[in-house]
Amino acid sequence: MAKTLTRKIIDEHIVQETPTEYGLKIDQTLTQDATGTMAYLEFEAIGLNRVQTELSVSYVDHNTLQSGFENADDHRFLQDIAKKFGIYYSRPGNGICHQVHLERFGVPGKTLLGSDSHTPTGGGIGMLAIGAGGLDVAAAMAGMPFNIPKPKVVGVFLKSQLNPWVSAKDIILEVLRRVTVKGGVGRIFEYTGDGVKTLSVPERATITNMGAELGATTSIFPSDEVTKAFLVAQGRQGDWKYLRPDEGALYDEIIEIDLSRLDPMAACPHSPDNIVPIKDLAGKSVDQVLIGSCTNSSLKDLMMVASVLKNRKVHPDTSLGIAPGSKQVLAMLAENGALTDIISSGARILENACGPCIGMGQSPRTGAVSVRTFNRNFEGRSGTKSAQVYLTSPEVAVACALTGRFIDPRELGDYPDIIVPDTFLIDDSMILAPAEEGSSVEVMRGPNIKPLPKRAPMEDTLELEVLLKLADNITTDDIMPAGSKILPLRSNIEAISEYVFSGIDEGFSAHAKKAGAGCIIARENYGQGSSREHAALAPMYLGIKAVFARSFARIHRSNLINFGILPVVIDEETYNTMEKGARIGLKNILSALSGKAGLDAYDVTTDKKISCAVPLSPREQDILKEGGLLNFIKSKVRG
Ligand code: MIC
Ligand code: SF4
Repeated sequence: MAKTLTRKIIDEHIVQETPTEYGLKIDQTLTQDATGTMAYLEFEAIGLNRVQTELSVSYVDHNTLQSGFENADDHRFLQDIAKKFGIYYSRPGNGICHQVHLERFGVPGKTLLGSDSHTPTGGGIGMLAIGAGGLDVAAAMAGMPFNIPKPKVVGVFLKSQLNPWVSAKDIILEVLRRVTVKGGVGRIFEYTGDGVKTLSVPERATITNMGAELGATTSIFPSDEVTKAFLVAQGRQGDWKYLRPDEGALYDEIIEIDLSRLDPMAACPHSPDNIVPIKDLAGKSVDQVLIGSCTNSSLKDLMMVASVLKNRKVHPDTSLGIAPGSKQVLAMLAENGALTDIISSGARILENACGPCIGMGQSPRTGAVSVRTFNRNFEGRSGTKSAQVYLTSPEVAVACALTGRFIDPRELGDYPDIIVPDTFLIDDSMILAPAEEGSSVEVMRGPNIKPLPKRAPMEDTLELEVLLKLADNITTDDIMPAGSKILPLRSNIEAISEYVFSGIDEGFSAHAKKAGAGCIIARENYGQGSSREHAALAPMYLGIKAVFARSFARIHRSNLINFGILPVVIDEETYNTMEKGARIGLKNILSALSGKAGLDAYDVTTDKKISCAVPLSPREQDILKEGGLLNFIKSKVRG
């Protein structure tokens, strides 16, 4: 039978199969510092002395603002751990994990599991690249398969080619417009059609990167002559392999996009699927423009920006910040003179790191309009709750920076001629190789690196206070905010747990601790966004035992299960009857987790039955019975 590319890679990596899930062999892993410290504490707890993958890389790119000792201590810990356990270490300043991984390590046809939701960036080079919580990545580093629900494969047929000033970002914004932030759940988006060959690898990576915002398992492009040219430019032609779907492969769903009919677009506050054409915003003044992030900071993106800025000045009422994606990009911009054009325009050059994308600096002023080439515009993520963040292509962003207002970039005249070189500057000196034999490597642990909190096996009965009732699309930024104040606490669950839901209910943490055992009520797509397991681990620490929601985002649902929190599914009627402050009783939980009975839930005050279910695979049931994945892995090791 003719196969999709997704099917081919899955078939080559299946090690287990149940009626609902595939267990896949993971070839490569990546971590970043904000999720990495926990992932490596978890790997240590598993007890192996070497990673079992073909390649594992630890990047430092999120917490690079060192306003106290915490982040620097984390960096040292990560460096030592990497050396000890056989992991490559990409030093702070080398760039954003996804950009660097694409440039230096990604291999078509391989599987990649990363403790960051934008790991699907690797799909731009033909990898099956999936984001997950740190504990899942730790398990993969220990050689265990990674389980995904059997996905639907969506064929995205790209036709024709983009017009000047319209870019890859507009393609993914168009997909988001059609599919929405919850439309990708349980799906893999496979890009195909004659339009594919018109897109470079970094452009493809912009699309697969932001496929995370669809809630998709991942997104993938074929590996073709364009991929080969990219790998040749990176001095890695040996890693290239031709990969494409078979002629006539059948997709579960189909999306068709005529590239020549797309216009420049923006995602309006506060959701990546709130899409309008730029012409609808024209004239609106813009206070801040930020160009960078793992979505749009490739050499081509920044050379285009530099060409547009050349001999022009940033508008006096607008601040422009530019963060190149990697040291390679920055060094090449410096070498070819484009950096001079950027500096002369009045742009502020930021570190090659995530920076403002995760609220690490550059928070805009009160009520500001901020135009960003990033992938997320959730309320408050910029560090300024009242800010209005719009997501656009670099083309739109640079046009806004010059004019101080929203403007269709096509009004700037001819699109600049950008020649991306055939060979890139290769200097891997900021990637440190691990020790051949790590047993004697000492790991330095700063005082903020605290041991992992533990959870006992699942209780058979529970009485839970409803601590919060929430609406649709609650993000992990809502549950466990980031930003320069909170991110340094990622290695200290007790300290970071003080901030759980702090943007929604300041007293949440104290209230949860007082309640002893609690639960959350939410609607659709609970936990969308980041892979941060802190959004499950910190609530677990505060005594949250269950989340009742209409539906869950994939990575967060797994994180809840991994930390022993029940993901309970409710219908609209039940949602409407459950209120904050109510007490919910759960009985016979263990038989529900053995699949022998349904979950027995009732309102403690009225004794009325609550209609709900916990749909789980047998593996997930076993993990929850043990009180989480770490306990489950240890029980397997014990036999
Ligand atoms: C994000 O973009 O939200 C992050 C920060 O990269 C997260 C990871 C984290 O919270 O550390 C992600 O996307 O998974
Ligand atoms: Fe970093 Fe932003 Fe990309 Fe997350 S989305 S990895 S914070 S650049």
